[in-house]
Amino acid sequence: MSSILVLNGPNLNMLGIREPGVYGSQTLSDIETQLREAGARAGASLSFYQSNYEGALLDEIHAAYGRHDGILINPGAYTHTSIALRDGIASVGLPTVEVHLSNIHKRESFRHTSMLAPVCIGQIAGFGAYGYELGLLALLRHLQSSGR
Ligand code: CA2
Repeated sequence: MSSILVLNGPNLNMLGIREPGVYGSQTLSDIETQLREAGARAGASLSFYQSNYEGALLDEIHAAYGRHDGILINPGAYTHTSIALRDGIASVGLPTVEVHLSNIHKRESFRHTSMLAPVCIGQIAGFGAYGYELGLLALLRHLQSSGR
């Protein structure tokens, strides 16, 4: 059974509370419940962590080394700024998929660049909460095909 760490960055704890037009009406806890069910169907065990602090997210990435098989991450606004998270993902060498609720490429230009994308297998953006499920399935398929 694959073990996946699901990381969520800053402000994602506010989902479903404000701006439902941009990010949907589901809370992060709703998304985690759905994802846990999808993981169970696919035979994966999931661990969840959210933080508004870059260093805390980085610590969790480091702790995943030797403990999890892959990472699913919505880095929030750190997507566009964090060389530290990018280096952290590279340092543990775990297959990682980047997920965004919104299509960052059709929003403000400062959201078009992801610092993390070059160290991720791929990115899913614009499908709302369903994107987490798509990302999880893509990550599990990758792990299966690479024999991990
Ligand atoms: O589309 C995404 O998933 C984002 O990662 C969400 C981030 C944003 O900074 C990224 O550019 C794209 C924002 C996190 C959610 O922020 C909220 C703001 C208001 C109400 C609820 C959540």
